[in-house]
Amino acid sequence: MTAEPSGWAHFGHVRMPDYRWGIFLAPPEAGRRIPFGDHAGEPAWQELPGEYRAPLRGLIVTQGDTEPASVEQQRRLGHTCPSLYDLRNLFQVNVEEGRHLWAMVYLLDAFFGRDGREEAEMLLERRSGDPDRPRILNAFNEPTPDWLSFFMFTFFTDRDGKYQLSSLADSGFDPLSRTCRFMLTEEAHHMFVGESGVARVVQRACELMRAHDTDHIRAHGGIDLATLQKYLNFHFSVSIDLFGQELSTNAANYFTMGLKGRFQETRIEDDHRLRDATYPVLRMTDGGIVEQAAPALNALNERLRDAYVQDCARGLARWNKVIRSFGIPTTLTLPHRAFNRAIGGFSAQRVAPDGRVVDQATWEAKVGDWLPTADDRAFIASLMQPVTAPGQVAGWIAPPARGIDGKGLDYDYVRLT
Ligand code: BYC
Repeated sequence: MTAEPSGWAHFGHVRMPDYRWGIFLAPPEAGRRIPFGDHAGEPAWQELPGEYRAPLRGLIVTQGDTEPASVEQQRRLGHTCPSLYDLRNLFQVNVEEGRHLWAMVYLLDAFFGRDGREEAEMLLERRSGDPDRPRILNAFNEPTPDWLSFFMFTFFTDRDGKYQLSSLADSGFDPLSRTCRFMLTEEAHHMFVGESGVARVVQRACELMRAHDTDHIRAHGGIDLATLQKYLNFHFSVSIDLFGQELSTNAANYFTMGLKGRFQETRIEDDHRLRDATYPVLRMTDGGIVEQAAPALNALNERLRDAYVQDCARGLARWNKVIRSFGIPTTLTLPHRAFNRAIGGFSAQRVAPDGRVVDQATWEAKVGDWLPTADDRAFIASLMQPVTAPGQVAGWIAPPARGIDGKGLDYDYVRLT
């Protein structure tokens, strides 16, 4: 089904069994041409380019795998929603991720024949966090046990979706481009849920700090800024792993083949082939972390990660504006990109949030200041009590600035039966 920009959103109440599932594609672009790589300028492929079958299938499977994974990660959060407004947002995020899975499975089924169907079956067999059949990418095996994690996830991890989907939206394989262009329109709302969710937690923290004249607001039912910083450190570091290695021949091949471009490829002014271009990349050397020029084709993952990091920083600036508006001298910061990495050249070394390489003993002594501890997680869990009366909001988070689709905050966004 082709979805026109204004055509699919639905704001009324829908009973769960009546929810309309489907496969949505952005409208076709007449005469679309492949925007980059060796095939730049040729008509976009409407059928599967046979020679690129395996890498395309891999990209679609990896993308598809994340969608049900996120729903699996979030599936218990409904029990502890801080308000009906938040519950409604959770449901919207979840059904949209479910539909994004459909979109990827549609591509596998319609264009790849039997091996596509087998890959689709395997997608259904994998489970987030399952030690035997885990999801493909690490971040999608991490638990999302509480709403602070959910807001951080939708801010940081859904934002990876924005950058990956944008790169695939320029794919020479037109059916992939059209599904991803549609999915991108929904991703924006997910990131709004994350950014505004964390902003509301920050606001509540600041209100309590002011009211009680202390940074230690746990006793007053708030999430202190130090704990927020640790959650931020965790979700940022896990999410930047999702961009892959700093230097990647996979990424170079995807680009050269015309399968996966850069962020907003068509708006970049260069030759879109990158054969002789270089790009600066941070690398771990014996002398510490240094910037080196690398072939731009191999550095495409890092380039995408750079755009992502800048985008994250803009969100943090907005959270810090909330803190400043209370006259509180604390600033939330992004940790150094080498901090707490499991993928790429920084994964072999321990690095502090400020970018200092540290030894294992220092890491162990300090990690409880940098990443959430079991105690932090237990405290956050203790706050997760459901609030389901219309207009009411849990005490650890400020009410949203406005409702959804012009409705007030006391609207019954979800009818529980
Ligand atoms: N965890 O050459 P490299 C979203 C593997 S989120 C585990 O650097 P490449 C959403 C890698 O697969 C967007 N393994 O890899 C958000 C490769 O293995 P193979 C999801 C990892 O291919 C929230 C090997 O390491 N979409 O939509 O350049 C809610 C060598 O690495 C990881 C996509 O990711 C990792 N973090 O880059 C719901 C787009 N990183 O193939 C949804 C499709 C790397 O040698 N995927 N590896 O066995 C891709 O474009 C690429 O596969 C990656 C990796 C960017 C992920």
